[in-house]
Amino acid sequence: MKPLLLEGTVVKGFGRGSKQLGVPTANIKMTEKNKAKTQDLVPGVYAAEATLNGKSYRCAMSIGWNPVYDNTEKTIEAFLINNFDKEEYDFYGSHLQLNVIAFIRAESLFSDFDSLIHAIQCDIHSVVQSKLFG
Ligand code: ADP
Ligand code: RBF
Ligand code: MG
Repeated sequence: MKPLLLEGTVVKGFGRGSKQLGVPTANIKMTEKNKAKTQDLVPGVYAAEATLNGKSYRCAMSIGWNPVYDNTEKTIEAFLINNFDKEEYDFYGSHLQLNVIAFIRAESLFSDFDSLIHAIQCDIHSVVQSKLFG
């Protein structure tokens, strides 16, 4: 895919990522610019390089409608592959850059949460293993 830069303020979602799925996702604000940039993308899971407070992290991210939750709004959300300690854990309000590098899979309507959690773990694994990062 063509490299794609999405960026914005980290905003509140529904708080489901960490609580229900065990995977926190930093949701960025859906600005007109982000809307336009993601309009023609296949809704799904992507590998990206995130920049947060001057540091970079690999991430597994979702750009789409979260069909398991029947969302009516598109979201851009990223799990940063890093164990943030307590002082750094909360980055709501920070500016987050997401350099989207590769398509992993289309988003899917799993019939139960365990299947979604399993798929997300596989996505994270493939980003960790990926040779696409410098
Ligand atoms: P919300 O629905 O509000 O996005 P989540 O349960 O998805 O809530 O949690 C996301 C928040 O958790 C992020 O905005 C960030 O402040 C925090 N967070 C801590 N560690 C991570 C991480 N490794 N990746 C993404 N977000 C993280
Ligand atoms: N939501 C879906 O409905 N279907 C998916 O296939 C799906 N895959 C995801 C893969 C990754 C790596 C991540 C981080 C999220 C994924 N989600 C998917 C989004 C998930 O439903 C969302 O993060 C939670 O609802 C919390 O906002
Ligand atoms: Mg989230």
